[in-house]
Amino acid sequence: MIRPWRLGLLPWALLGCGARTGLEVRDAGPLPPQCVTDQDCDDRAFCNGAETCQEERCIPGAPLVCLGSTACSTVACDEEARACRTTPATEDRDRDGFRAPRPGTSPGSPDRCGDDCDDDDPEVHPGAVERCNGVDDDCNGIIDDNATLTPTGDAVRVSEAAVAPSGPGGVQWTGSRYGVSYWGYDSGRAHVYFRQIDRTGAPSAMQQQVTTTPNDAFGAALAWNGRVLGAVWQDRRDPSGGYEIYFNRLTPGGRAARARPAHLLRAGLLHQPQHRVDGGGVRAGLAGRARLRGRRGATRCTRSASTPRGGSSSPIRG
Ligand SMILES: [Ca+2]
Ligand SMILES: [Ca+2]
Ligand SMILES: [Ca+2]
Ligand SMILES: [Ca+2]
Repeated sequence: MIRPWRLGLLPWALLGCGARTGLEVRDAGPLPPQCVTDQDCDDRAFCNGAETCQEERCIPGAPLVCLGSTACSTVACDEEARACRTTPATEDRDRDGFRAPRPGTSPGSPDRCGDDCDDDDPEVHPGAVERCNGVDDDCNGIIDDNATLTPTGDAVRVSEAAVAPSGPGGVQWTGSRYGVSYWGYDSGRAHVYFRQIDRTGAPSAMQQQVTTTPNDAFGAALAWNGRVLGAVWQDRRDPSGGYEIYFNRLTPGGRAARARPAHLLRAGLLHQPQHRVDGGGVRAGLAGRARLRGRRGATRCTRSASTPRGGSSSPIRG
């Protein structure tokens, strides 16, 4: 190890060595220039501006400023286009010329940025011909404007054969389908069931068993908040009590958000059979499309005359 005081003698020692050997300590000289022309500084990127060579050093350029962004579009530099480019906030997936509203908004609401109420169906858009089909074709918020639905044909059986006797619980429109709840006996126990019905009135999925308690359950009343269903029913899972009221949330397909336990709302109620029992099962007549006739509760559409009541009516295109 070299002691500190000896480090101070090192240059003198080196000079002495050089003096004896003839070697010289050379100056490194000026650094080579970083650039000669602007081209030497060009990083080939457009949006960060043009680099320049000033006094042999590269100077960054001024990034391109793109103005004009709004809630419904973003204006930003596009490297490929080498220019400012406007990107709308919403898409027009079905290419019908109308963009979808921003998530969380609906056609006609402020800052929606688009009025296509179904951006997956090119036949549905503002200004489209309103047809009698259970769909708001022209996106004015009204399904089948000025049409009168006249249910025809038979009701549709909702409960499956093994569930009987049974009774209705509730029905809610969930945006694209009906959600129907009911109760019924299977193997000597009453449970709450759920089934989806499409807009034509036909069951679109197998029934779901909502309650799994070992004792009887009846209901359920339904409410739709735009995302999930709220379901309330009564069962007597508590062996020391009577029938209590329980709540749970269901997906639009009828799956319970909580497997167990559902929320107990009120205890000690006696069972009051307010549901009408159809020994053959629950039956519901639901509005259907005009093109479906016969057994599936088909409908016939007519356009009402201008008089509020009692006016004549004529068929519209279905
Ligand atoms: Ca569209
Ligand atoms: Ca559309
Ligand atoms: Ca409409
Ligand atoms: Ca329609």
